[in-house]
Amino acid sequence: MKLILAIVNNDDSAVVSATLTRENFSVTKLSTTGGFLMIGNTTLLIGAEDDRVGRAKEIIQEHSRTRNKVAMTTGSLGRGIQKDSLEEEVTVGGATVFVLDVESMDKY
Ligand code: 2BA
Repeated sequence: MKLILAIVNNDDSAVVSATLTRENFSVTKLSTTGGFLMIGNTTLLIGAEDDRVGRAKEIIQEHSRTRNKVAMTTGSLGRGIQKDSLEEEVTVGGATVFVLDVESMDKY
């Protein structure tokens, strides 16, 4: 068994998790924040049998779009100094996917 950690854009998370659920994957959604841009994103936890990992990654890739967004250049340095920062267009979205080996999974 594997644990898939997929960091996706908030705007894509609903369709990604709905599609995964429709194909009988179990999904947990966490609200997360990127450490660099300090923009909210969504981390999906998906426990899946090894032979289903490829299909989960296909779904995530298919529904995760990259898009341009205006962000503060000093966003990663904290909100306190944002009044001194410049706006800059950056590319966000797509998906970052980690696949981890699972030692065991129990439900009590
Ligand atoms: P953020 O950390 O907010 O990063 C947003 C985007 O900023 C990144 O897009 C990348 O293009 C750029 N970036 C990040 N760190 C940078 C740095 N130190 N110097 C220059 N540019 C940097 P993605 O790579 O697509 O990552 C999107 C989000 O996925 C990240 O949001 C973070 O929440 C997560 N992520 C990506 N790689 C990760 C990793 N190795 N470990 C943990 N989380 C990761």
